[in-house]
Amino acid sequence: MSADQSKTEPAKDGAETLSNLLKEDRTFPPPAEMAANANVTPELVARADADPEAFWAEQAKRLTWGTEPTQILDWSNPPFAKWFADGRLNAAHNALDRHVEAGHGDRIAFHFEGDRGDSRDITYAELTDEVCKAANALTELGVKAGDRVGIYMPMIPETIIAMLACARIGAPHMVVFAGFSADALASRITDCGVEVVITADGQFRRGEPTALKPAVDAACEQCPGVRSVLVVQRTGEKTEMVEGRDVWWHDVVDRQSSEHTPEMFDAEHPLYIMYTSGSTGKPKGILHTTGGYLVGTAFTHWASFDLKPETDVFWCAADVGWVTGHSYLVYAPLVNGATSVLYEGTPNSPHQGRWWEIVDKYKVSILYCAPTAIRTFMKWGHEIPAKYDLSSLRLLGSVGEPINPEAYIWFRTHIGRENCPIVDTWWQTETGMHLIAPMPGVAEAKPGSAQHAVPGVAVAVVDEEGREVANGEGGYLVVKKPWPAMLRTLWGDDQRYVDTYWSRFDGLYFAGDGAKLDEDGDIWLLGRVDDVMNVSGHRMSTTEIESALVSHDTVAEAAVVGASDPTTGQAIVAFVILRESATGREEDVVEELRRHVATEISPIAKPRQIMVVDELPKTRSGKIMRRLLRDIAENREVGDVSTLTDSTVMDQIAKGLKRG
Ligand code: 6R9
Repeated sequence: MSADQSKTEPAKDGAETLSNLLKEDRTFPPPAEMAANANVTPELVARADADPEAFWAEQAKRLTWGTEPTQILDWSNPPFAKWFADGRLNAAHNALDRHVEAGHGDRIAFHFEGDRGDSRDITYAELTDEVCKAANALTELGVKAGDRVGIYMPMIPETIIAMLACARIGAPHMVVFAGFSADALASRITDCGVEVVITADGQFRRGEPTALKPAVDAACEQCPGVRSVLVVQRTGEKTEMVEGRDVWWHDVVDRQSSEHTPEMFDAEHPLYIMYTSGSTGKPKGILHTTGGYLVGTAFTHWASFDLKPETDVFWCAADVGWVTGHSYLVYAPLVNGATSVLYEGTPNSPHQGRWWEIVDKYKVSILYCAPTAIRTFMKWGHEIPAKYDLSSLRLLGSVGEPINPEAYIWFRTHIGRENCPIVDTWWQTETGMHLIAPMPGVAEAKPGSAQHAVPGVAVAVVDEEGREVANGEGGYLVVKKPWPAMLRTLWGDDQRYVDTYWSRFDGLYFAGDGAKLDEDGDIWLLGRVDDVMNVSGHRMSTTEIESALVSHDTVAEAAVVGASDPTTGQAIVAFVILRESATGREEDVVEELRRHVATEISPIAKPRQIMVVDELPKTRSGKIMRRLLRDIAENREVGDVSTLTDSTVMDQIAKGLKRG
């Protein structure tokens, strides 16, 4: 399909079949007006490529430093990087006070939209006051610079206030997604030695209160080191408080002074720890520090999203318990002085148009979300967003997994009205900031490809020996040079940091993702290396086959795993969620789908088995937990489900399969 055809024949509900998956030849130039006014210009890209360190030194001027750095990168002890090491600054001061001092105190920092439709606009001046009070309260509770503070909270303003209060006093926060179990919370608290936890009585979900505090109580039973629990009252439900340990936020924070002088910390002072699952063993505590992290996230937020802080309304729909929430819901938007939306609830409560109602209500101009959300909206149908005025949107961002061309085209057509660049951002908890993304205003966007490294960053695709592959070939994604927001180590485990990321290839950061360069040298992400299957000696990516399945008009979502097979080594097993239109003819559809994959990719890619399911097991960041599906495909007992958003999904799948 040529670029011109795609413009004259808009996709119908994303259901069109693409002729060549992962070999996309449609491109979308940026809208002329955006190109003319874009933050990132070809000249900036050239400057960054010519001298990345000088470029990052220039970007450091985005921050207000107590002591300006004279050093840029210190790589004298690789792979332990230091950025701007002799600079001193305070993260909360950069996010808040300096905007108030510059006369922007009345600008809205967050439009908070509660699950039940309650809402609250918070200005930079108000947020600064609240963070100062919370910082004073934490100090009263005995928290000092360097102490780790646990945060287990819903998507409410106090969560952001708590994070910034920690940052303000130099106490690294360790946020745990509120959907995680008490055990997951306990193991993280223990691993990094948390003594103070901030939580809430509960949160609202689909209009109903759900408790959070009992999970903290259960975790504390396993963690005798926790001496204080600070509890925000969100739902007002009856909540057990442990005498001598638990205190209400409104009792301790509200009475504090809103005066607080921010102390300046070294650029390499720890800002936060965020745990992410490794392929095996215990979760890894990714450590991020202050100066480089804020420079890298602020720059990419401005560049990838073409942010104009005076006029844009930015909505990052990620949970704050995920790195996307840390970098692009909290730190970067505030450092850049942007206005953001913070939404507590789910996309389908009280109705399936809730997101679009919010876009319409706050005139959101930049929306950043995950492909899994987009595919869910596709499933619900384009008639739903069509009921709302989405004309305020001018740019759409995607993160978390490859965005398959169908979801891309649907997003572009039905949400972006063919007039918003889609910026597919590849990055990781470890990288802290976007590393690969097509710059809006500069790049000719290509559906399904994240395309280029961001300015100032050097990535490559290499073969088994670490040699860069030619265009048209695939291999492993690596980063060639340190970048400012990179993780500094794994908490308490320098050796695991070296082994996991820096030992596979000499001098290169190993991301763990497979990637391919197309004929133009654009990068296509192929999923985690451990998601690569080997069927009869043919290497195939799960993403490629999922993309083929989703391109069929009966499929809403698909997940593919490689199950061990006595003859072929691995065999392809697919799990699919069908659209309403396929109801009643599942068996025929399954056969049709097997043939479809064979024609789209190759007969070798034909799934051995296709199972029709109602749900897929996903982590909080929307990633499909293929490990669990592999257990089912190989008839094993299902493994640890503690990191699933909904731990009952596996039971539902197993029951559904037995029934079928
Ligand atoms: C930000 C975030 C990191 C892994 C990463 C990769 C996958 C993220 C992607 C993407 C293709 C994109 N990933 N963004 N794959 N295209 N735009 O997701 O962090 O939770 O640590 O996950 O997610 O496999 O290695 P994290």
